[in-house]
Amino acid sequence: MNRKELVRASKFLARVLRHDPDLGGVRLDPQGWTDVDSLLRGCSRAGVRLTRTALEEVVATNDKRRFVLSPDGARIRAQQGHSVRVDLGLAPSRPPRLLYHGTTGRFLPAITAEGLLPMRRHDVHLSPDEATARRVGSRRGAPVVLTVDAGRMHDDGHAFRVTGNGVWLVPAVPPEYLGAP
Ligand code: HQG
Repeated sequence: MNRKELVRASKFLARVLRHDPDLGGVRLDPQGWTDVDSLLRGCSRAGVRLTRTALEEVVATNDKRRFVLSPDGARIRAQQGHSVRVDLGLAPSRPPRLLYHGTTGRFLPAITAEGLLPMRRHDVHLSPDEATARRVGSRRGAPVVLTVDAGRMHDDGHAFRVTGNGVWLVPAVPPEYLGAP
C-alpha cells in the first residue's frame, strides 16, 4: 500500500476499533479486542478493501502504533483513544514526575477553571515529553503545552496507566496540578 492508502485504512480502523464497531460490522469484547477475519469481511462490506497482509502493514507501520495484534495474530484492538466503553486491562503505574498535555489557546480558560477533562474519550491523554505534546496540540491550532505534576498527583492517590505505545492515561487532571513548561 502507498502512504495515502495506509493513512486511509488507519483512520477507518481507528474509527471502527475506538468509536464505531458497527461501521466495520464487528463487536468488541470487554477488553476492546475483535476477530481479524470478521473485521476484514466487515471492512470489505463497508467499501474499505483490506487484506490480512495490508492490515499487518497498517499495524506495523502506524506512526503512533495505534493498533496491536494478539500474539497469535487472530485478534486486534486499538491501544487507546476509545469512546466506546472498554477495559484495556492496564495496571496502574507510577508516572514520571512530569507529564505533558498539548492543547490550543481557545481551550485554556476552561482548562484553567476546571482542569483537564476526558471530553469524548475515557481518559485524558498525556505525553511523556514536550515535543510529543506539541504535536498533539497542533492538531487543533497553534499548540500550547501544559505540564502535569504527575508525581504529586500520583502521591495524592490519582491512578495513572500507560498504554503499550507510551501514552499516559488518567481520568482527569484538577487545575492545581497544571503548569507551564
Ligand atoms: C481539550 C490523538 C475544554 C484537550 C493525539 C483537547 C492524542 C478541554 C480536547 C490523542 C478540557 C480533547 C488524544 C476542558 C481538555 N475544557 N477543553 N476542561 N479538558 N480539553 O482528541 O489529548 O491520532 O479527545 O486539551 O495524538 O487532543 O487519535 O484529546 O484539545 O494522543 O491516535 O479537549 O488523540 O491520537 O481532544 O488527543 P482529544 P487529545 P490519535
